[in-house]
Amino acid sequence: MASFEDVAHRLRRASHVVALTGAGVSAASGIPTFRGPDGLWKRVRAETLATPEAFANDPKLVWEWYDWRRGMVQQAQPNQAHDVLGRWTRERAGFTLVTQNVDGLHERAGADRLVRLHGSIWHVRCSKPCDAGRADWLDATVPQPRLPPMCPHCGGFVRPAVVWFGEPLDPEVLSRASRAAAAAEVFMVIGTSSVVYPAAGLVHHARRHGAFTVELNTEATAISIDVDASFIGPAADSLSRLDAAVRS
Ligand code: BJW
Ligand code: ZN
Repeated sequence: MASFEDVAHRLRRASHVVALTGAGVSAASGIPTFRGPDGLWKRVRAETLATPEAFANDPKLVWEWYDWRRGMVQQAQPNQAHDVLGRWTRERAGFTLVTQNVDGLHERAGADRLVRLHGSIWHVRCSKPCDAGRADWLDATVPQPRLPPMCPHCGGFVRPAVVWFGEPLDPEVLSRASRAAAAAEVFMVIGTSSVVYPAAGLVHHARRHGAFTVELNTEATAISIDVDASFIGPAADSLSRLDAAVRS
């Protein structure tokens, strides 16, 4: 396993770096992860709510979950992990930040050119979708006055503009992430359990194309044995240390 200094050295030299983030990056901001001990809401597993079937069966229940999460995120602040990554997007020309997170905290920390694989909880679209409501639109109203909200164009239900299980990711977004992964000299996987595909496949894609791979997580994951370096600890601490080492 490579040392911290080795990773910092590679980051300093690399012209193409990718960081893929997951829910663990927002944990220090007080946002529960999906598969952690707090990943339950009203005793329902978060994963069972993030499906088209759950929305078809009970759109109000699914929206109550999103409304609750939007309220929590609105009160939260980006943490040091968001800050370091946001600064890298602004200061390092060849740095690409790819996130599975839908909370908007990377954006609030000033992330530039962010690749959002799973959409955004602050955007919505018509669930039908009707011709006028085909595109996503921003609706940051919290709490929503009526659940589920109605499409202003056709009166159908509005849904969060996120990617649920069984739904395809936006092909252009996925292709951007795959191209960045293939070009990366260093590929970092931060605060994700790496079990949800196709996002979890990006690190393997990067490795096949010659990237040096690094994982930052509070525990070992599905990919820990495959990466070149794995650092156990909160993302905010590891990223702050790496940032300091890269600048020194
Ligand atoms: C810390 C920390 C700290 C804590 N510091 N770390 C190949 C193989 C098997 C299955 C599939 C496959 N390809 C596709 C599938 C099916 C499925 C899938 O992957 N299933 C697996 C679970 C088995 N994938 C899909 O369905 C995807 N769609 C698809 O493939 O479509 C194909 C298709 C093509 C054509 C037509 C139709 C379909 C879509 C996946 C969408 C995922 N959506 C969600 C919800 C988004 C909306 C919302 O938020 O409400 O995305 S699910 C949820 O999981 C969310 C997350 O982005 C995603 C990943 O979770 P993440 O971020 O990793 O969180 P956790 O909780 O799992 O992990 C947190 C980590 O942080 C932990 O490791 C902690 O230790 C760590 N941590 N504190 C650092 N302070
Ligand atoms: Zn509509």
